[in-house]
Amino acid sequence: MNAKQISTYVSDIIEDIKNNGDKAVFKYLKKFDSIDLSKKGYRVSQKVIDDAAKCVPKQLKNVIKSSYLNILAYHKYERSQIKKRWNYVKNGLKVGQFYTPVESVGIYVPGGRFPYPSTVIMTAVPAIVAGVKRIAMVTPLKNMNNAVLFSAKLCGIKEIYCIGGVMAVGALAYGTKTLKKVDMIAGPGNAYVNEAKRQVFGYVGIDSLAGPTEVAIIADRDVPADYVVADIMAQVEHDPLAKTYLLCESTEKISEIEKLLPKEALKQLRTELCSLSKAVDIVNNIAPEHLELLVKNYQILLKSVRNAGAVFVGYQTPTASGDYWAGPSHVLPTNGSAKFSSGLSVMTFLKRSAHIKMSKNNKKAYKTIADFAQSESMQYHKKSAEVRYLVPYPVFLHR
Ligand code: HSO
Ligand code: ZN
Repeated sequence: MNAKQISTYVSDIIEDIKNNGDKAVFKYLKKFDSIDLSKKGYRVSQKVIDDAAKCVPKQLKNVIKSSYLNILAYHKYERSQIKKRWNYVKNGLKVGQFYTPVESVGIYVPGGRFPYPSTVIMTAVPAIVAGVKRIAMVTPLKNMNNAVLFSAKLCGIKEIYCIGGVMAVGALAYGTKTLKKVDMIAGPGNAYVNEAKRQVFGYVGIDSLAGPTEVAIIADRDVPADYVVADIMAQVEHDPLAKTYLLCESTEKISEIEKLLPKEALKQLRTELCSLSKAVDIVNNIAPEHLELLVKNYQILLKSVRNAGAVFVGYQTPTASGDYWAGPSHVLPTNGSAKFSSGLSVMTFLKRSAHIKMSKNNKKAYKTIADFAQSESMQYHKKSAEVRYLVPYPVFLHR
């Protein structure tokens, strides 16, 4: 399907969900997942969640918990760095800002080629730490494995629905009898999910439109070729559409790396022979989701990075460290959108309000407001300022 066909296809499904609610959801579950859930419903019961969690082997539970704790600690630290409220007072005027969390968030956990329990944590934790009260998780039925459900339980998610794709976005945005509408939808998805998020944006909030994963690797002449090869392959294994870039200062190193890569992977790699500082310029233009600085002297390069979702610094830091364990969310801007947006974080789920307080002695300000309103011929704007400072108090005719 081309972009236009995808757009029509998506809007038809969303319209159907909007008009017919659960009836449409059941229809699409039958059509896409060959399952009739019209009797049982598509909300996953607490018993199913608990039983699934019990089935996860202890060793895997410990792995997931260790990552969860790092990710939680990172976001709690981020939260502590955000100034919740500030204001200043000048000539009787008090102005400032305060942050409040989005109240309800739908978390989209994609099916894709592999089920990713890590994505559950990477999407839910920033929202939880931000103070989001209600989290509704949706994921395609075929993705509902024990580790995914265990990760959701670990995060304290109780509302889980086994629906995915466009119908899930439609149900989260417009609500059905089973699934109450949310204020915002977050999490990565395929081209259809992204188009659905784009179409519901404005009615609900969205995080970003994440496309296939990417990595740009800046490598110096001394980096072990094996590291670069493994990190390129780690992106390629996600998706045949994943993009990788290698920017290296040495011809010998490039050919050593290319010899080690399978032919198929080379199709997803763009290589550039250039100085390390030129490499940063190129990267700033690409604005990759992941940037690896596989160089000895990374300090100077790091200072020049302007556009990247996350930067992995030094020989010892693979992108996988951020995918699973280090702390920042692995839901990051792709397809050049790191030029104007950021990965998921506590900030994603906070909104900023401004506050203003005037007092009677703001006469000069009231006069300015009234004059500005007059220039726009807005009579009641003008009066709303004048009524507060004109003495004697005038009686306005509101007719
Ligand atoms: N690299 C992906 C995240 C992921 N990797 C999940 C493995 N599992 C997008 O940043
Ligand atoms: Zn990955």
